[in-house]
Amino acid sequence: MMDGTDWKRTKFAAEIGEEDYNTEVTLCGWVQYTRNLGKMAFVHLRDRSGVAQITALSKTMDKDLFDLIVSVPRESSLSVRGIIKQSPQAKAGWEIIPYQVQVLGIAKTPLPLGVVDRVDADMETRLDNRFLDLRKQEIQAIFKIRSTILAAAREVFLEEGFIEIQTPKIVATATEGGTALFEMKYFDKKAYLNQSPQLFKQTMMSTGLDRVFEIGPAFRAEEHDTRRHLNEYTSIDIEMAYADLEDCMGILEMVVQRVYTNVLNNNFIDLDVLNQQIVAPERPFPRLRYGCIIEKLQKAGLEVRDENTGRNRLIEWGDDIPLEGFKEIARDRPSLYFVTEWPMKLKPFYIHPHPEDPELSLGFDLNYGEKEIVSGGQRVHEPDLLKEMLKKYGLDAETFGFYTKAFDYGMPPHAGWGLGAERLTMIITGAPNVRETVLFPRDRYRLVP
Ligand code: AMO
Repeated sequence: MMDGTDWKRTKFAAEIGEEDYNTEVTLCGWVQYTRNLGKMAFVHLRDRSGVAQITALSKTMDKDLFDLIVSVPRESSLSVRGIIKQSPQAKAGWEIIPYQVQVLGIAKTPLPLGVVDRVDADMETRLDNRFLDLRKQEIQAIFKIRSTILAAAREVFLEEGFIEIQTPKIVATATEGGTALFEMKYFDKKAYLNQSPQLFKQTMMSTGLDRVFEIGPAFRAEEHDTRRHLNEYTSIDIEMAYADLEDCMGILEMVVQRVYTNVLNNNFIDLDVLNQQIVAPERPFPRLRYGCIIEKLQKAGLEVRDENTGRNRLIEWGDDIPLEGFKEIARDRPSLYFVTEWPMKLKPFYIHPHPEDPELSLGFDLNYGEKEIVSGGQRVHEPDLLKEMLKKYGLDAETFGFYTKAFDYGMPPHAGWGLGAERLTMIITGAPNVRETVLFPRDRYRLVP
């Protein structure tokens, strides 16, 4: 049993090198595999960094200790103190000859989920037992990479003079359209879980903080069950004042490039575990106009359902681009590209109309192949135009009063974007389903754990 502090780890398995041979070490981890040959037993002890082979010899060892080593169930948590010995037979080139083993946490049998089994459990079983699922090297790799992605974004933001903010998640109004809202009771009032920090980050542009970013949860009550949508996701948001569309796209290119570079530098082992190869993109990223995409899709004969007639017809200017459309584009553009000059009618009220053509917008998306990972744009900053836009979009100016007020007292031009952390993690790790990139996904059917 645990005794004082002598169970504490002195090294991770992967930190052991030739210089440590014949010295003492304490490793802590989980029993991945045990093989008892009678006179000798092998235990593979796994920690976050890798696996160590523990070699117990019955003749040089206390009988109780040997019995303990061979009987402890798989996935129990152990502390093993011993001597590091060179061993050409062991995978790492060394093994641990133990002289003290403490069971820190015993695992029940049978396990609800195998950690190193060849046959993979289904997604439901894995998510129900996520703590065990996360003991798998390839699942941990995703979260180690996710951590690097968020740190890389923060690194660029701080270097570029952005200030980190947190905005409320309990709100009184919608930002991204009224249908996808989770309603909640807020004492005697109705409230909602926020879909985006949009209105708050824009309000910050009227404060003099100038450049802000937020990395936080966003909630979307989307009913559809896809591999790309979550009901709770992490949004990486920026907003910058005295800036235009190009400025905010430039920051985005820096962030995405840094994400790739840092993952390549810090997570090469994780990429290897995932069998994933990535190449840092060059700046600037290609820019495709919405209009050109529509022309291309027309040439390809892409049909969409007409809202008025209910019949299929050729895609035309003004239609949203369906997933099949982006799949078509992704054949030539499998990697990163911006989509610019969207029709105003496909963008939210806060996106600025194009100064040369009010049918066009100053909104953009960043795609990776067929996947959209970012939306953003130049914002409406003129108070009269903003009120006009709200009206045009059928939104109640009074409800948005808390937001429009910030425009009435010297609002500078500003621009920004929101990037889905999970969508980017999917791309970098090659995960086929967005649920793989969240510890505890919230989707149409899952609220626990
Ligand atoms: P938008 O609604 O396009 O824009 O969202 C921005 C990005 O957030 C991610 N995202 C999602 N990820 C997982 N599951 C979802 N249900 C989901 N919904 C969105 C995507 C998407 O590109 N306020 C604007 C941003 C801005 O203009 O600053 C907004 O939220 O990666």
